[in-house]
Amino acid sequence: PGTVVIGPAATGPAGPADRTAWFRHDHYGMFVHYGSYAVGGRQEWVKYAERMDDAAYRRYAEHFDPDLYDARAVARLAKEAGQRYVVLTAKHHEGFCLWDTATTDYCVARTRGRDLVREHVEALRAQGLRVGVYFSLLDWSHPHYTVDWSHPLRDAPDVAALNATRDMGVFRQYMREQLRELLTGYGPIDYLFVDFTQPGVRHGLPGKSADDWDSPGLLAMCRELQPQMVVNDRFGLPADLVTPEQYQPVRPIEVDGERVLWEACQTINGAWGYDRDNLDDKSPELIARMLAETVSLGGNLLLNVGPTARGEVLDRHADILRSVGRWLRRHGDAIYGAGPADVAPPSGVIYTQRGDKLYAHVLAWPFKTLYLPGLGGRVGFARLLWDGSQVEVDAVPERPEGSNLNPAAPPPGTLTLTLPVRRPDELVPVI
Ligand code: H79
Repeated sequence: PGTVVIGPAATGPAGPADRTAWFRHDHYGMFVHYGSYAVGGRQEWVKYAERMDDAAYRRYAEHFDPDLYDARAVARLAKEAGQRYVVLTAKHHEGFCLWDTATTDYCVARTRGRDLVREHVEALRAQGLRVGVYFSLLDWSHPHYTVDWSHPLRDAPDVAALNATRDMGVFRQYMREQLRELLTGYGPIDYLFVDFTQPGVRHGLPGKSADDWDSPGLLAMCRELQPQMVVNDRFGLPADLVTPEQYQPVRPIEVDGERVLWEACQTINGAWGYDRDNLDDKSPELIARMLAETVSLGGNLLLNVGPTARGEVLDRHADILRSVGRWLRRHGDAIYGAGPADVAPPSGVIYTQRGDKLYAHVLAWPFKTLYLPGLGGRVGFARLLWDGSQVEVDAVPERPEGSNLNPAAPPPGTLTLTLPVRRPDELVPVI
């Protein structure tokens, strides 16, 4: 591969071959937010945002028909996009279940005779992709789920009276059984994304804590039923990784001084669930850059698409994903299995490292020369990754005594790469 060869390997987040090994290696996944909210076409928080009651909101489930949801097409798209795992919302905050559950009739198995989780799992396995399931801890459909600050009924006239009729113990049983179904009915699940725990009072109402869910009990059940499964931290307990949301970290994430595994969940267009009138798509270039930045900081990127009410990923979004996938086919060596480098890049450059190879992602193509501080003498050979062709490397030449031809030359120890004038026609050129 086209690389700079440097000294001993820097490691990414260190760790034994554990349940997260594949996750640390793969770095890039697809998030799919699909549920009855797609019928609204105004994102997945619409019930809350518009303070809809159950009667109004149930129309979405009644009219939810995933006739164009083709899990195999989604899996193929993810594969073409270079994404190595796909996480489907089995249940979002609305409470509508995409699998065949015995716990409620509020599920697509009852309304349409489909089990979208089974379709998802089987399609991913057939493509050799990792299987992810998203499960919301919040559930606005359950009569015993207490009204808190993020509930559609939070502005109801007497929330205290409402809550007096609600018993979270009943709800805890319900969610535990749902999770048990998901973890026992579909074979091995590689990744569980639970969402979310936020204690503390807002708008005069409490949030929910790990105790409200019995998170210790749920996490223990996860470990017992699926010991190999990667679990995120949103039970409100430390688990396998942390999950910044629509936020790109600017340095490796540390907890108690130790680097931890993380995954940035991001969206193509700023929305999770289908948002019909939203045209705020990220460009393929931006996504490639976000992915490179993510890997350079030891994280993963989980990029969301929100299928239409009928279940299709928009052509527009599929095209963006495939464009990044084409880039990854040529630049995957700089992403998969790569991690943070042990040297700091100059501005406008992102480094990733894999073994003894350093990859320089060049965000702004300079004229003729790229100076890489600290790499003088450490690089044996360099090339453009996209075509494998050589890039001349040199230490910065000593400035002859009295010369004024290059008065502001970079400091000693700087490596000079001599670049072609023509920038490679790639989303992010890598050397
Ligand atoms: O599933 C996706 C989101 O629906 C869910 N997590 C991702 C993966 C999520 N979104 N926001 N949150 C979790 C945190 C809650 C934010 C809130 Fe709000 C601020 C709730 C109420 C105020 C955002 C703004 C949602 C409604 C208004």
